Amino acid sequence: LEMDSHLRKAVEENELFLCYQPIVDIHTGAVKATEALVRWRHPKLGLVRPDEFIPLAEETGVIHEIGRWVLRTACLQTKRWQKMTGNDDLAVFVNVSAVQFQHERFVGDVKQALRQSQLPPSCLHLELTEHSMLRHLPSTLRTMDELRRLGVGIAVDDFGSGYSSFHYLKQLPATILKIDRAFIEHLHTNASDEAIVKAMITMGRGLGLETIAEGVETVEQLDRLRDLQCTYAQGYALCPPLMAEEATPYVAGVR
Ligand code: G
Ligand code: G
Ligand code: G
Ligand code: MN
Ligand code: NA
Repeated sequence: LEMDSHLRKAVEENELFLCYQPIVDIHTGAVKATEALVRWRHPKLGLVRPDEFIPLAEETGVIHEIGRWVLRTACLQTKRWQKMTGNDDLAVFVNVSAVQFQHERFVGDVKQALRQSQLPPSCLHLELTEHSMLRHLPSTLRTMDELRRLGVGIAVDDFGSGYSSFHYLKQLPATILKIDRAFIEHLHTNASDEAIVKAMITMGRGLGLETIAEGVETVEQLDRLRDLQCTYAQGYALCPPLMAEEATPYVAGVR
């Protein structure tokens, strides 16, 4: 209840902020992008994580305001970093909830964030879970096609953790697979996990999709992923989610 009454005001009151976690090219070590992760600094409860307030925001419809704010802020910050570092290819991954994606204004919100920030559409990637993609599949496919025509990327978040079939995957105009961290955790000790990750990477390549391994926590995992020809990695072994100012040296390539 404490949360509900305040959530609506959180955007206006400047209580939300974004952390950014680098996504690194496994072969060169270069930072290709960051993932924007929202946080809520509640006046009484302190730091509230998205797992706790996003479901509530979806129920009450505030997710649309929050989502618009996240999109705009992430695009503006990324454009700022591009100018600051001269790295014009730096991209940002933004999480989008199913409810937000279904809204008739969603594509308009994306266009507005790109216009306001002057970020090239190819530098924005939207993350959706398999589960949210398969909700209302026909309208999801239409929205995805529209976004692809704009030049925006679409990443399948938590890939492998849902119950989507290859039948559906084949129809989705996705551009990137983010391998769920559950498969990465025991990568170098569990033969089944290694076989699955290897197959995901191979299938991704066959479908023209790049792969990002999530939740990479050790150098051993990173080495194994490099051998398996995974494209990108993200996780504590490389860098935790950081405040924008803390992330700047990473995107500038000086750390
Ligand atoms: O960063 P953290 O582990 O707390 O994130 C927890 C979950 O919250 C993740 O599943 C992530 O996808 C989700 N999340 C983080 N930021 C956003 C956001 O801006 N919008 C939505 N819809 N989900 C987010
Ligand atoms: O569902 P999604 O992939 O959007 O969630 C991303 C979440 O994963 C973020 O909340 C982030 O804090 C968390 N995360 C990032 N790197 C690691 C890691 O190496 N290990 C674990 N366990 N979580 C991570
Ligand atoms: O615990 P979590 O992964 O959400 O923290 C991500 C980053 O956000 C950490 O670097 C943490 O120090 C930072 N952070 C969280 N809350 C605040 C805050 O209120 N102010 C500042 N400056 N940093 C914060
Ligand atoms: Mn994500
Ligand atoms: Na994920």
